Amino acid sequence: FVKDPKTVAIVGCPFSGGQPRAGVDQGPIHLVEAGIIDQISTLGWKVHFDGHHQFEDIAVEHDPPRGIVKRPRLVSKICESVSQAVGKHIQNGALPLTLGGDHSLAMGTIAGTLSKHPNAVVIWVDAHADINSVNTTPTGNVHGMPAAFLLGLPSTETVPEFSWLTDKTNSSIPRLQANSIVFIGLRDVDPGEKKILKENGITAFSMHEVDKYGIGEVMNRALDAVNPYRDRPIHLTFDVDALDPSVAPSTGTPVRGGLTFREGHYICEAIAETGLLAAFDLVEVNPSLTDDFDVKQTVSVGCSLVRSALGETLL
Ligand code: EXY
Ligand code: MN
Ligand code: MN
Ligand code: MN
Repeated sequence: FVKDPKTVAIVGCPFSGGQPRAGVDQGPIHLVEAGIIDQISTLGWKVHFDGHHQFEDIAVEHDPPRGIVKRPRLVSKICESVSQAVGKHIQNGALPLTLGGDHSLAMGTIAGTLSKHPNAVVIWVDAHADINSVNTTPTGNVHGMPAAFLLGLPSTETVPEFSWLTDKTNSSIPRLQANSIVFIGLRDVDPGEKKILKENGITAFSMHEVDKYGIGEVMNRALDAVNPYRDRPIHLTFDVDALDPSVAPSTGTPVRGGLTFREGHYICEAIAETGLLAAFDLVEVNPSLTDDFDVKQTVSVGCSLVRSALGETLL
């Protein structure tokens, strides 16, 4: 395990198939145009980027829902190819930085990380738990379900399109274990998701705990829960809607009462401090839902979170 990779490999994913709003596919293009590559270079990292991730579209008429689950073929296909891209970058000793795109992509990125670091843990920063199963999803939008597929929850195996991820008899991707994922920032969790979190004993810190204990203590507890010896690689998957909409307005499912600018950055800094960051996703930046000022603000806070996770603010 490369504890301190010198190269960041950017996986730009202009993808919106896991949810219904157009525009989130433009998130990575805005982040790159805002100068994220130069910013990372300035911190002393090499940056590998050879264009945004290419994938074939599957027309909606060729991709009917599987039960309630929408766009199963398209979402599955891009996630599988993203998982290979992320795995390859890790193999080459780089730290993959995936720019989304909607959060269904986390199935690809986390599967890619687990394929090379089977003992990796996941820190999932989000207003939502993204852990609806096929039986609990109220919408069928896969960006509300990636954690359920990664954990292989019962009912996910009824979507054969995702067998590359969920079928453990023919997979080189270790299943994510419930004690290896922790959520931070939650405040919009469906009743079925609360049940899943409880039944699987998954550690989660909602905004209530952030208010009660402060972000410093929440991060200590989060790391103690999944990484008590601070020896396991960390995959950070950061949904920009975890931040308060006043801080990151340009996103598809904003929820009031979120993380402040500093709380979001503190999470990234605390992970940078461990020296264990193995992969980072920044997702759900949607530049088409708000005015230019809000887009600039959201893109700029996104870049700034990335820099913090890569060590910018540590002395
Ligand atoms: N829980 C709702 C659903 O499953 O449809 C909303 C999910 C929104 C997911 C956002 C991006 O993190
Ligand atoms: Mn390349
Ligand atoms: Mn999410
Ligand atoms: Mn979210």
